[in-house]
Amino acid sequence: MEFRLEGNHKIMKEDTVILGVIGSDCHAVGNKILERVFAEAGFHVVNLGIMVSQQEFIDAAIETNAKAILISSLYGQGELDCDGMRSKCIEMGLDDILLYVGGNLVIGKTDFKIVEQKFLNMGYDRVFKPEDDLQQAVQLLKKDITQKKVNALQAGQDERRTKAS
Ligand code: B12
Repeated sequence: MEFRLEGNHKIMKEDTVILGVIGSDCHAVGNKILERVFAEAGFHVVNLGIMVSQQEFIDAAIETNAKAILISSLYGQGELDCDGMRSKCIEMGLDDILLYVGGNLVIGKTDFKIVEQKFLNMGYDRVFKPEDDLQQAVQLLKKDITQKKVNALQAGQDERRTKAS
């Protein structure tokens, strides 16, 4: 499989990411921007668009062997819509998938640190507010995917060593 250098991180050519707006949320503009930014950064983006259920994200990730699911929530119901996603992923065999979430995740104005912690506790790997720099999000995703690959390679080596001894 082909590797190429992107910034400081090696990524597999065309790693797939699933993108969409969760729940009954119909805010469509940010979704289009995210699709473009992540595609231009070298990812194969499967964009499920707006009003996407947890199950639809998971089915698409399984079908495409995706490395990450990028979820948006803008309309204030993010806490309800996003809860339980991590356990559903594990149930469906996606133990290692990266879960990113961003947008206006709760109703009204709450200190972002509190919102972030809430979603980290739900099992999300990274949480973004609307003003966050998308190029930074791209770099974090490349770094996180590379780290997952290194961990998987190491786990494979450890297993082979154990079998050989
Ligand atoms: C346009 C708009 C609408 C349009 C949407 C049209 C459409 N089809 O897109 C309409 C009129 C339909 C609408 C409806 C509603 N809206 Co509205 N809407 C907006 C508005 C004015 C702009 C949204 C937008 O396009 N922003 C521009 C894009 C580029 O920014 P973005 O969506 O935030 O996305 C960026 C970032 O958030 C970030 N991001 C998002 N997700 C992720 C994920 C990851 C992984 C990463 C890294 C980054 C990231 O990157 C994106 C790209 O830069 C916002 C206010 C605002 N200024 O944001 C309210 C707003 C989002 N709406 C709001 C509300 C409440 C509603 C309604 C519930 C109103 C109602 N009572 O009916 C409904 C919900 C309908 C539904 N089922 O979804 C609230 C949400 C409040 C909250 N979360 O607490 C907002 C914030 C307005 C407000 N200040 O109250 N809305």
